[in-house]
Amino acid sequence: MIKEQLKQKISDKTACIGVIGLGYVGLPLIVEFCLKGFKGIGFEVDTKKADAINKGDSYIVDVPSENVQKCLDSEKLEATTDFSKLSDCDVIIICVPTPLRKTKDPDMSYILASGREIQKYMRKGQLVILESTTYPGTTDEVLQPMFEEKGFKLDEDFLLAFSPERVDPGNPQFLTHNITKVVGGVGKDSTEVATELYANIVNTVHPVSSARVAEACKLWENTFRAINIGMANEMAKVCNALNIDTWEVVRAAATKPFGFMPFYPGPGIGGHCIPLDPHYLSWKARQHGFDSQFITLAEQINSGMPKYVAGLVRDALNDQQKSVKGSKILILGVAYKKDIDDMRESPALSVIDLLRSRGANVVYHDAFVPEVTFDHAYTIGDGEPLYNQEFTDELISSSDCVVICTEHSDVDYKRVCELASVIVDTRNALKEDLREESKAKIVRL
Ligand code: SAJ
Repeated sequence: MIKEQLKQKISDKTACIGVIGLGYVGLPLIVEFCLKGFKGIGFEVDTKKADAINKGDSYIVDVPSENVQKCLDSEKLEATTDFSKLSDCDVIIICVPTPLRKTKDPDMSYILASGREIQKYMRKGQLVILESTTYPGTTDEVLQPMFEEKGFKLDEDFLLAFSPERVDPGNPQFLTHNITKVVGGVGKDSTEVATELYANIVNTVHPVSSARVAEACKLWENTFRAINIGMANEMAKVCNALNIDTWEVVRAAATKPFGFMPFYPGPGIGGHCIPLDPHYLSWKARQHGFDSQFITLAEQINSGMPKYVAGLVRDALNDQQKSVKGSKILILGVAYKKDIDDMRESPALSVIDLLRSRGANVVYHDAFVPEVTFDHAYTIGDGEPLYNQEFTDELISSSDCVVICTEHSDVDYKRVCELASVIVDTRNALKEDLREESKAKIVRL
């Protein structure tokens, strides 16, 4: 039985850990294992990434280059594009992207490509773990048959598990070691061995009875967020209609010490998790004849926020006897959330596109984002790229409307309130004292 062999290699740290995909999930993971004394091989399709790691250069904000260098100096870590080295690994952890197609269906191409590489080089005695967020059933319905096609038998020749990644890039409080790791094997042996593996790098491992439970757990976590953000966005519209300050209501509700968790309205949801993960769940549910109304409704509300914000801009300009058409509109903050440079699925892109489609001259300032490009297949405006404008008094005062889409900390909002004539604040960036002193017309979500 390979369970005992693998447990021994994990216990005496002679197990070689392979990680496919050295992104914000895979790189921290393999560095943690190497720092704990395991040999690690990082597999990348991007030669530049592999070369950077082999030079001791980290391109992931949460992984200091000195840690990579430490793993190189101890000869524990190597990065490679040569997937034949998968046969040298006792454990193979898949950390590749799981995007959505434009049709909002799961794009499994990266998982399938990884599975095929493992199929090619797999040998008896290996544990394969999938960490990429995916629909329940992927590990046992997609990966397991790929390995059994080669004549390998589960539990006798290989073990297989799922463990959701819970990396929160840039979060200084929660790092690999203090984020509980959920682990679910396809069978008890896989759960047991994967649990012992992760116990080397995280304080708490939470084993569950199957890979499907672990897959569903991750989707529940992020669907919870998408739906609650959707509720916050709908509550903002209700408060707006009732002329009640949304943010004051949420702040007050958040004083409840139990049974409540604050979420906040915004111009929509961005990132590579929250807008996507719920669709993996609803897609799988539909295959089994169940239509998840909450996920659909949250998607409708959240994806409708850019249009709602464009409407606020239209009405604010209208109150100044101005039309959107021909107005100069300054967008402050285009990244998908505060103090980061990530543009993936950023709702600011939709806000800009909608305003442009109505004839506005849109410019932006976001020190984290030098350039904004548009996917022409999905733009209704002219879709031309935009470039970060220097944050000058002229830029603010010459704009007919300033729209705060992302509340980066590096912006002098006092200056915005002094120089702008109209401000649409979608993130509660302008606190009460600034609002009271400002002569600008301020509209808030
Ligand atoms: N957002 C709101 N209102 C909120 C919270 C978020 O509009 O109350 C928006 C954000 O502006 C952003 C989008 O939703 O555009 C997603 O924000 P997020 O805070 O969920 O951040 P993400 O996308 O980085 O989500 C990740 C997830 N981590 C993993 O999947 C491992 C998520 O589970 C984490 O809870 C989240 O980070 C986090 O808490 O930082």
